[in-house]
Amino acid sequence: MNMTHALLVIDVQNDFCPGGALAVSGGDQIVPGINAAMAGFDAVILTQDWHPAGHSSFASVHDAAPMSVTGMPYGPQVLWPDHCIQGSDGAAFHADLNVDAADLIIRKGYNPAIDSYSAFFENDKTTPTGLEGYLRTRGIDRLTLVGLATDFCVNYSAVDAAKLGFNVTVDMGLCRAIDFDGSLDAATQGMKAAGVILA
Ligand code: VGL
Ligand code: ZN
Repeated sequence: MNMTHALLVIDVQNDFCPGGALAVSGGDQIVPGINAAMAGFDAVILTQDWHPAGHSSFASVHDAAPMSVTGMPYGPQVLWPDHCIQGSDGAAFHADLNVDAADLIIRKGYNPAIDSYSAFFENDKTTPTGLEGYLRTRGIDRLTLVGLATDFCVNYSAVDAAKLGFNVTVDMGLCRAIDFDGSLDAATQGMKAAGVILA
């Protein structure tokens, strides 16, 4: 069985690293390990959270507290601090990430009305990003996920990939979590239940 195996690097961007607008504790620590891992894969794909100013997932737009939850037409949505605004330094990849090694950079979260944690579908769970088609047309059937944050974008991407039939591993040592309100435990359980291998 000869599988084509891609490394999917989720949202290793300045705003998710210490000093950023939605800093994930230790988010920068995983960069050297991710760079080192890249050579072992048939393809390297990066995702980039890429919101317009005034995005509907921003607490500031709703006059709400960051990390509160609101009801959107597509379901409950955590409201975040303004982050990863298109073209900003916060939206840029961490300066040490080996971006040159990427075959594809896929952006998500550009739809003002719908957030997109997953690299495959927006949070309405139906609007595709196009990543599935890219992977299938390249014959990629196996994915290893790393990056930020374990409990949100890595989790949603891994579960969607497993549901789509890809063979999915999350390298937990090369991820860091936001971990609020039990989100990391819930994500870990959800990924296992979806058949994702946690390594
Ligand atoms: C993310 C919250 C909002 C992530 C992105 O990359 O996990 N989390 N936008
Ligand atoms: Zn975001």
